[in-house]
Amino acid sequence: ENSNTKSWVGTSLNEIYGKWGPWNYITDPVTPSRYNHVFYNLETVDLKNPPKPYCSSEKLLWDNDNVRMPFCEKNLFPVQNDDGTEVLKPRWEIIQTSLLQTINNSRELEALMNTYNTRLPRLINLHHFFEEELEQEEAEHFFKNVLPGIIDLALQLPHLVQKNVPLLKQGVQKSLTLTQQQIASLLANAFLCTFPWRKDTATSYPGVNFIRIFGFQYKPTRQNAIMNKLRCICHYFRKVLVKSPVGVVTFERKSLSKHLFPRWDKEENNLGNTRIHICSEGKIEDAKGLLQVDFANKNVGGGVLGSGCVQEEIRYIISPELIISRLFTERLDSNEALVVIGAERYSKYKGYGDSFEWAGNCEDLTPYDEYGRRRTTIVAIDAIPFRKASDQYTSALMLRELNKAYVGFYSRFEKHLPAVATGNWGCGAFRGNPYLKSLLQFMACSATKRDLVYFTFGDSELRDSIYNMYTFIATNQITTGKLWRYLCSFSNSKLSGDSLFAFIQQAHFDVKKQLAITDFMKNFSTEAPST
Ligand code: AR6
Repeated sequence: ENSNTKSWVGTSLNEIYGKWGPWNYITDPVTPSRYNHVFYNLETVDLKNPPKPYCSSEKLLWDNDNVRMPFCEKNLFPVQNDDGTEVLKPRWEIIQTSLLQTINNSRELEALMNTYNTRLPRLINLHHFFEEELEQEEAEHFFKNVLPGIIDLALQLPHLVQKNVPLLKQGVQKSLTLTQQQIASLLANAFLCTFPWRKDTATSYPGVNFIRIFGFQYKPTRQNAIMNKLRCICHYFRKVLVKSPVGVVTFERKSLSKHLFPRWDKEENNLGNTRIHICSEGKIEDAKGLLQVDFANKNVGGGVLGSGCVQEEIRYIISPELIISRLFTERLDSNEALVVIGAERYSKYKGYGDSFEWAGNCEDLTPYDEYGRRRTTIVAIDAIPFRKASDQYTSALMLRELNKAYVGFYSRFEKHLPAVATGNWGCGAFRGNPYLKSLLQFMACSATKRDLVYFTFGDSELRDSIYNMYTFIATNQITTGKLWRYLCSFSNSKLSGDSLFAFIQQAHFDVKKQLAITDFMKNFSTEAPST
């Protein structure tokens, strides 16, 4: 690369990968246990056909610890008899009867969905999509060929998932590994809005039925993004229906107890030992083999099933398997993160936010690990949304962000961990300051022994400032503990965020000067002749 056009500074990506390259990192094994639930027969992973679902005669639970499946016999629905009296009928029967009818357009689909789900608004976005957005032939093709496939996939759920799916609740470290086919079936149910509404989880879980994206009225400027998100979803279903994907995906909730976080003021590691690659071009989702950060909402997926269309929503909509995490992942607490290994990418895109556009099929060529997962690891960490910019410099909140990054990046493996691929985490919709957030993420990388690959999203000035700061930290052998103390004194100074880097450099000089004086005084007092 010509140095004039070079978009990155720091260590080259090749060097960061080292001789192993991007695809040879150790991945956490899939081993069934009380805390690692596996939903298929492990011996049937052959990467030619979808692994066989785990068969069980386990009783399907309808309780507060498990996903309530739409086909559970306890899922009852009031229907009117001819004489006006009400009886409770198994809802799955109604779902089956309704969905096995011929459906020619979105109005008919809406009417049928209303027979088993009473919480639907009018599905205005869905109608707009099929009546205004798509060409008539495209819409006809959908109702003739794709929708019957989605329905078939949805109705196979009782065969595909026979084991209870535990909720990933706050405070419990637990993982679920499902086949991509099982996920497709669950997503087909979410698309058809068959998951029962439940009061106990309504606010503490993100929710997976496609209600808002189909039916909520948003600002007209959002319309374009919503339509293109629906294109991504349709493309996903089209693709998995033509050929069922053959891999598996692990969803792991990480939850670290308080005493396991570092004492940041006591960390003596030299920050300069962590290598960094900062690039003003490129995107996190294209960083092969690295730990890709999802700039998450505490309800994972954020507005993906609504009108949201920034980093997290885009990540989820181009890899819709991520969306199913919303079915079972309770809102993230401050000491928690969600890691997803193996999600496939289905769509390309252009634009961002309101200008987001589906840009066709993406052939995911990521190799599989030995357990049948694509070697793509995504970690959802939610920053704090700041109303007032100045709030973010209070030490309690900086600590919260530092620990959040730490729990996301931490691995029980200690050697040869993939670098973290991140960027302006918490600095868009959540209004944080990228100068501060880059330092906090850098400290978390150093503490978890990972290198840092940082994308500044087109901002070459930011790239250079972060790199200058890094060089300063490395040449002066500043430790994490020291940097943490500088950040705390910045917090007390009440200066504006723009002066953060200058402040740290000054603080370091002052400390050095102070040390030199103290040293001098010490020498002076020991060398002074006693009388
Ligand atoms: N790769 C690298 N950098 C990116 C990318 C990308 N693909 N996309 C965006 N950026 P934002 P937040 C940069 O606003 O502030 C969602 O609704 C770009 O500079 O998505 O943490 C979630 O669900 C952008 O301004 O993250 C949460 O509710 C910056 O990253 C909320 O947004 C921040 O992206 C989180 O907001």
